[in-house]
Amino acid sequence: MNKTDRAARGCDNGRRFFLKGTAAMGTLGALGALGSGPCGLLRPAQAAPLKGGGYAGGYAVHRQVCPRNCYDTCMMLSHVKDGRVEFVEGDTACTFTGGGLCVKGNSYVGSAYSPDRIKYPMEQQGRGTGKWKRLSWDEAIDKIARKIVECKQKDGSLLGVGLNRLSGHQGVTPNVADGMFASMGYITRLVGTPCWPAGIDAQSYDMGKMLADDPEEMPESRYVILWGGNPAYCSIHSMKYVYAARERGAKILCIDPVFTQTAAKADEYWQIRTGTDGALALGMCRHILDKGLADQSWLAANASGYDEFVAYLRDNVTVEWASKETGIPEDKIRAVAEEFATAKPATIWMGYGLQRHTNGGATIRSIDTLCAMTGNIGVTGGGARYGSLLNYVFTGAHGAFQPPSGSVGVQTTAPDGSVKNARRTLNINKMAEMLLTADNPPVRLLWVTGCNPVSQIFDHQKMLKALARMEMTVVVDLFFNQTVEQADIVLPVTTLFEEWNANAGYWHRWVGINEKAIEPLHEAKCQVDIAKLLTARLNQLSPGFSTFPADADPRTLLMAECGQAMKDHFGIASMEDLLKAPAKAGKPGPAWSDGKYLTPSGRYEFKSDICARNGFNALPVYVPGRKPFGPLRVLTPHAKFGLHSQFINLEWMEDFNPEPIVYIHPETAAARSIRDGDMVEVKARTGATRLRARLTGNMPRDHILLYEAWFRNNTYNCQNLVDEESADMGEWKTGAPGVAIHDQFADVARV
Ligand SMILES: Nc1nc2c(c(=O)[nH]1)N[C@H]1C(S)=C(S)[C@@H](COP(=O)(O)OP(=O)(O)OC[C@H]3O[C@@H](n4cnc5c(=O)[nH]c(N)nc54)[C@H](O)[C@@H]3O)O[C@H]1N2
Ligand SMILES: Nc1nc2c(c(=O)[nH]1)N[C@H]1C(S)=C(S)[C@@H](COP(=O)(O)OP(=O)(O)OC[C@H]3O[C@@H](n4cnc5c(=O)[nH]c(N)nc54)[C@H](O)[C@@H]3O)O[C@H]1N2
Ligand SMILES: [Mo]
Repeated sequence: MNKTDRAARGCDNGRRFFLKGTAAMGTLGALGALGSGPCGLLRPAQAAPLKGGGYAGGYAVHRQVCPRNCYDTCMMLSHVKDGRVEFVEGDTACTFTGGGLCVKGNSYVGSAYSPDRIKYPMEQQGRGTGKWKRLSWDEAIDKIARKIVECKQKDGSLLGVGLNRLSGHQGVTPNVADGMFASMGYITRLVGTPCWPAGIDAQSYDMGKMLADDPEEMPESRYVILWGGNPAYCSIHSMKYVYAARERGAKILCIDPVFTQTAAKADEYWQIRTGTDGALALGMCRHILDKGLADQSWLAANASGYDEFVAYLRDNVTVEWASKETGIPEDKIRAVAEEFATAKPATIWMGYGLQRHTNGGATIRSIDTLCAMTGNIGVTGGGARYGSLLNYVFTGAHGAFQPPSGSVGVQTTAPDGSVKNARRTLNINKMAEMLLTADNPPVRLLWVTGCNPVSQIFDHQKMLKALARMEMTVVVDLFFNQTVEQADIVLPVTTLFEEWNANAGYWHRWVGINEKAIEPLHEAKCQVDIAKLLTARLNQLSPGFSTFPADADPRTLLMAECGQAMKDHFGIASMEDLLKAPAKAGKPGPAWSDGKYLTPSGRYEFKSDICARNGFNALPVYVPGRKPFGPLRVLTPHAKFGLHSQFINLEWMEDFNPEPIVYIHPETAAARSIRDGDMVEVKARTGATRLRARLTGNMPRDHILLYEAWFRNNTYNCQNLVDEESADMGEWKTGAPGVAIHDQFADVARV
């Protein structure tokens, strides 16, 4: 945004955060190519480390936990002086975080004090105009409350009110948005998640639940396949365990269509044909069967439906076929199948990118099968690792998961006696289509919080049309993002330093508390206080409208979230214990080591009747991918120095990400007379986007790659190239199927 825009939005003159990197950043090898240039915000030189711990200079130390949607869910410490956060660091009390933070985490102080933050409630004088008028909180809340009451009067229900939240703000406290609306009655809720749902269903068919082995036990593995994930970007703290396994003799194989930074760190890399991974896994299973390498004692103790699976393999799968489908040579498939089956224990980490396909759930089931057949489930150093819901029932929502029924969460019964679940639900992954077609009543008022659908949800042009249909859109956020551009009212929200929260891992097993370290900046309010204001105004306008606790104190509410189940799970006496140190759940050891699977048979189900009942094959069969509808496949995966639409918009992050880039193979570019650095247009069925080309042999010839991201000085939006096509699975456990984000096709031309 330029200076005039800044003034219009109540921003100060831009002050650039520019602190030099220090050794503290380089603790993880995976950080790789940082160089010596300006990077995040780090400890100032005068804060010298003291012998007994802490730093000179009299800082007040507070526990924080990163609320981003990320594998690593880092435990952090903030250092405050004179009411200002001066620097943050990783908490050594959590062995997973191990005292290190990623570049994004190190930049938190800069993001909280960014001049670009939304500072006051504001109203836009015409959507998309960028002309913002400051409102008082009372004025803003009054306008919204009147609209909610109007919806109820017009429709006789609150179904015209839509709640859109996703993963921008994770943990217990963000559940307050559900509680606030559930306290009024039935509303319309966007459900599901674009993130990991196909894989969740797949693992739930096979084992009854998605649980992952503790990443801190990965060094016990003798063989590690990193399959369709990029932890060197997306889970940098896990890389130390991958390296530790290798130091102890494990081989690391990476399977990805793109030669990623993770691939660069592996011993062997396979450039697979995208969307054919199921065939590869099944081809390996067939070879293991033929060689007599299946783990018979594991199968006898754990498996159900194995004979049917074997019959399927014999009738339908050969290594020659798998090689033709995937592009991986037969001898390599055979060699690795044998190595993997005999390495004991061996593990596979399946990334979320792997299942963002029309056959994504089927792929995850096939790879689970490879782990099961080789006896690598329930053993330390083994594991079909994907994600873990071990902690989630206790600590909050991610996408569509129900929050706990505590005080911060949901009043389970609304004033009219309705139950919170009995509301209208719309598939978040088809949000544009859903909002365009929802009727009787239409969604009139959309409340967006912890979510940036204009950047993150699909078919951008359709999304703009859908939002134009709203009578009022309210966004609760930190920055003037692309969804705020389409809104009528913005409400400024607090950062992690300014609020109470608790968050737990969906990959590792830790939970931590997030203390309020400073008073809210500007006129920002935490979501509990926003809920209180709205409740009070609604009840003034229409007595008894909402049962949300009007006197709710954020800290008290959070502390009350710790019920007996959570105490038992994390071995804590109360939430207050977490003020002393983060806690780790459960006993050491792998998932499923007790052999008690949560499936109907109580065993690992090679054949799942529930899967069949839900419309898929009972066996983990191969399902071919989406048919190409353009010359080049478009991948839009996750960036290293950004997290979805967060961080890349920050001024100092522009040193790493100055502008959007499309990566193209040199031969593909040459055929289109595109040179490195040229401006190009990528054109798909759903839309087009212009950006700079970078040529690299790391790409397959028939693919292009653009990172999902939001640049504050650029209209770039990768969702112009991504349609709303669903993945196969996901509806069972999350309320909506996943999305085929990586089954997209386009062409590129010089402009
Ligand atoms: N093309 C493509 N699209 C994708 C993906 C992809 O790989 N490719 N990945 C998908 C995946 S895996 C995911 S999980 C989704 C993520 O989609 P989102 O969850 O929507 O993404 P974020 O950008 O992390 O966060 C959204 C907003 O939350 C705001 N926010 C941060 N902190 C707070 C807070 O404390 N309170 C409030 N109210 N707001 C806050 C941020 O400023 C940001 O504007 O995107 C999906 N979209
Ligand atoms: N730095 C950073 N960290 C993050 C995030 C972020 O945005 N930035 N996002 C967080 C979130 S919400 C998520 S969901 C995770 C995502 O974590 P990951 O799943 O590790 O990351 P993605 O970038 O979604 O996809 C990983 C890889 O999948 C590959 N892929 C796509 N299709 C196929 C296929 O058919 N076969 C194979 N073998 N590979 C395929 C892509 O080429 C890509 O390299 O990371 C979390 N951590
Ligand atoms: Mo995600």
